[in-house]
Amino acid sequence: RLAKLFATDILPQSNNWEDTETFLGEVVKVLLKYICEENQRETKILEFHHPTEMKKIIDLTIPDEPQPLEELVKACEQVLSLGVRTGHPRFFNQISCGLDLVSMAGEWLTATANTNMFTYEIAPVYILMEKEVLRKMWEAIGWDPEKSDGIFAPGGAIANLYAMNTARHHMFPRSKHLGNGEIPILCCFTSQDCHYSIKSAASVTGIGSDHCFYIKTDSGGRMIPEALEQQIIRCKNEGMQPFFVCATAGTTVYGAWDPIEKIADICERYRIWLHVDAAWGGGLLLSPEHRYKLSGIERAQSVTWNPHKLMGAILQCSACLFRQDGLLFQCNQMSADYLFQQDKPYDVNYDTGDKAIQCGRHNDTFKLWLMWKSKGMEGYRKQINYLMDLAAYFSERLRATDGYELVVDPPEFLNICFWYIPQKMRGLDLAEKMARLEKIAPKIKAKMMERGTTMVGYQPDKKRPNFFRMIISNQAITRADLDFLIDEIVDIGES
Ligand code: ABU
Repeated sequence: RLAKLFATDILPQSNNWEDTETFLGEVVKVLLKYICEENQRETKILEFHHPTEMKKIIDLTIPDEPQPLEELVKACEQVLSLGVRTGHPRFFNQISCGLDLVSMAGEWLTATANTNMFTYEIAPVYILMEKEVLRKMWEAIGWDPEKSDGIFAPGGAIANLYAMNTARHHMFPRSKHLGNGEIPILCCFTSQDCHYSIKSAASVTGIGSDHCFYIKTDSGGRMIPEALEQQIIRCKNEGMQPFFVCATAGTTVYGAWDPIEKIADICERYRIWLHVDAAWGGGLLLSPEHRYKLSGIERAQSVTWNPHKLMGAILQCSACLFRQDGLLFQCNQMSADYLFQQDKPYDVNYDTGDKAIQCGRHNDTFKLWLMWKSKGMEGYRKQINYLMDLAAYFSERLRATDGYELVVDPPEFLNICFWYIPQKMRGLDLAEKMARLEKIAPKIKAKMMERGTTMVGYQPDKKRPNFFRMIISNQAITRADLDFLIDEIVDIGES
């Protein structure tokens, strides 16, 4: 029947509930089949095709004529079949992975409600819900929820940009109106293992990426506080104004924890804004057993925390949190009176849109709220502790298996970086081994993608040959999945 029907034959253009329900039912069937298959380990994670090949397999052109609903359902099915199953229990490639079904159901609802997050007028429940979820995050950090602030942003990079922009506003409020020409040359600091978005924020805010200084890290990837202080002094001597330090809680590659307490001492000494990029590591605050790794985070002025990473929320879900209420508003307020009229019939302090850089803002709250309710604090504690236990198990297995070598031992988080050294290379001298090792991880990865059985990323590093970066953040992972990866790499590496 759908073969003869078009979008104009169903709601909202045509008051035809029966066909509307049939169409949506068919789409839901496609989604449910995908979810079921994705959770079966024998399902391939991907069918890899090169871009030129992919363009031939799927017709991505927009036609002049409307297409029947049946074609649209088929397109949904084909698109999913050609994608990467990031919720598969053997997908270890990215920090954001897994498919929490409650969060996904929340996202379905959000798409259905299709509202914008700028005013209480059109998002009354979600605006209150956002505040409630933020409150939970402020409490987890250790801030006074009555004095804190925050906003959900489209990803961690933008959350970091919010933090830097607000820090500048805090120090030089005039820059909002006059730009950077009227203020000293600002500079900021972050570790050499930080996320690239800190440099990008310096560039976007007009501070300049050359004025973002990378501070040396130790062998575990942690910022060296003494090196930070020395760089601050050098910058001051050169006439610059240090204004922002970013400490990373859970670095992207090594999962390292910058020593926040020591960095906070330095920031207090030089009166510099401390931001903690806990995009990846923030979730650990929900584990009383492991939260000590973020000790000192409560001393930060701002924190980035992405629930779409360790907490497993559906992409995107990323918060920038502030210890001091009001700053975000002062920094970004443009008072667009077509949207933020002051004479509305309710308390307009609930119109949070003027705190944001963006105007249209997706509702990233509901899926997080619903998922958090489904687990409670205790559920999260268990989930995160489980993942940390799995990481310890995986590291132990690597230590015990011939050919494997950990890059950082012990790993401090859910990133486990390692090499696989094929048998024929094990007797080589170090220089030769290192040179050849550079090519091993990319080769194994390519073969792995061809097989489609599992997926793990590899990383280049100036100091080291390419190594695998394993990420354990999907709650579906079991010990057997980790064993499978270890065996699969051996199998590929020796073939
Ligand atoms: N901040 C995005 C990290 C992406 C990844 O390494 O999976």
